[in-house]
Amino acid sequence: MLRPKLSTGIALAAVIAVLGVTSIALARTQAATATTVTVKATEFKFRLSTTRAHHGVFIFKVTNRGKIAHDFKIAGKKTVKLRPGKSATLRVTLTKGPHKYVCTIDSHASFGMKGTFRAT
Ligand SMILES: [Cu+2]
Repeated sequence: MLRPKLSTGIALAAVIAVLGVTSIALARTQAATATTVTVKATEFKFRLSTTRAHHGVFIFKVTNRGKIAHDFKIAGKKTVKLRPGKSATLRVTLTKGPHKYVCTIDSHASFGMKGTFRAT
């Protein structure tokens, strides 16, 4: 019986096509939704708009509101050294779990410029 097999094949192809389109649409939606976190650096601490969010792509908007230079490092990525009043944006993908962030300049981290961001 060729006919039932053929129609089954067409139905399967249709299902696969729909799934394919759906997964492309989902991938586009996920790529478009990055979580933005604002970070204010001062002596000697960071103030984040949030320290917990769903894992994925993050945009950390870092501004130095202090009187000396600072930077911001998380998940192996780091901003440039920011002079007072300067800002930088860090785009980073965070996997599920805790991610430590620090200022890498001198001993700033030991003075308090560090913390943990939790990607859920
Ligand atoms: Cu610093």
